[in-house]
Amino acid sequence: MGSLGDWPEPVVCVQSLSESGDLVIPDQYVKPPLERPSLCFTDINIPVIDLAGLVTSRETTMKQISEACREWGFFQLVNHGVRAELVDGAREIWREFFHEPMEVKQKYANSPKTYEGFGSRLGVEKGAILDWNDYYYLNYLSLSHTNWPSQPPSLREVMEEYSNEILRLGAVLLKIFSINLGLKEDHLHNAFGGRDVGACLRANFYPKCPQPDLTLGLSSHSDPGGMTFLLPDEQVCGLQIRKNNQWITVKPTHHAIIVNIGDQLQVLSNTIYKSVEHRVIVNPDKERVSLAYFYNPKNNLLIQPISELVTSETPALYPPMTFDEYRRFIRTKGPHGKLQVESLKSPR
Ligand SMILES: O=C(O)CCC(=O)C(=O)O
Repeated sequence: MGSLGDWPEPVVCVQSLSESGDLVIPDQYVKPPLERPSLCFTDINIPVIDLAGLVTSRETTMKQISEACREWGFFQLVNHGVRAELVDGAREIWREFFHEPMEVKQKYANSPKTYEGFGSRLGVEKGAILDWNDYYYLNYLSLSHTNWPSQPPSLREVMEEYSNEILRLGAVLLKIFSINLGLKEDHLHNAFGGRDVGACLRANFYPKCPQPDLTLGLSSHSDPGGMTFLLPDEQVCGLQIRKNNQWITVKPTHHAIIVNIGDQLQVLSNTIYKSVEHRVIVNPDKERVSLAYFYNPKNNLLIQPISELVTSETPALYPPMTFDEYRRFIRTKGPHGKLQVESLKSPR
């Protein structure tokens, strides 16, 4: 295992492998047979929730959100109030970035210390099997320095506008989650650090892959933070979530924002809300772009099951830990195909 100082091996940009025209992917991307993608022919989709229902049929909408958090850990929000042009623009500006010449992107090459910038691997385990994905990672809130790419020129402005909208939406959802859990409406807002919530972004680029049945765009993982707002590529499916041991392919709804519960909300709710494993499959004919906005608790606050949710029948399942400590704990490993928060569970 390498340290968090540098990558253990030279990093290869996946886009350049894709563009080489080679019909065989390098061995480092070939997953063990049990981790390879399976085609799944089900019509099941994650719940689609109309947020406008909060005004017109509040009780029903609150109940739909509660069930989605408890049973799915994932839902798509429509009528969320973010302009359709901004939803498209925030994702498409990253597509433009990934199509910049390699020299432009390489100026932002990242290291595993903060992950900020342009990268092509997660985790520092030497000899690890890698994912078919390039990405750009940005620390956005609560840290003094954000490494914005200078191209395309409007990227920062678009992302700042999008971020303001997501912060608004995040605050609305934390209020709903608190009420649904039987807590005071500002409970989760305070548990996340009030106005000091953290946020980071990962723009994902999954180039065309000549052998999509052998690899994954992103290995199975749960999100370490509070909750994630995902803009999927509407033209190319790829996101799969694990439900009852089956992989379900998410069918994106036009201009919806996908929300998923992260590990910190699973800990705070003492597993009433589920942080669910998900992964990404790749495509032989089409590239795919997605934008994940991670809405997180403040770095140095202790996160632990909320005392009102702990009873003699439902004892606290997790020890207290700051988000910063948790992130360091999982960053050495990269996505590992299991629910990372499970390894924290207190012995009982
Ligand atoms: O590309 C996707 O649809 C999912 C991305 C994701 O899970 C992540 O960035 O953590």
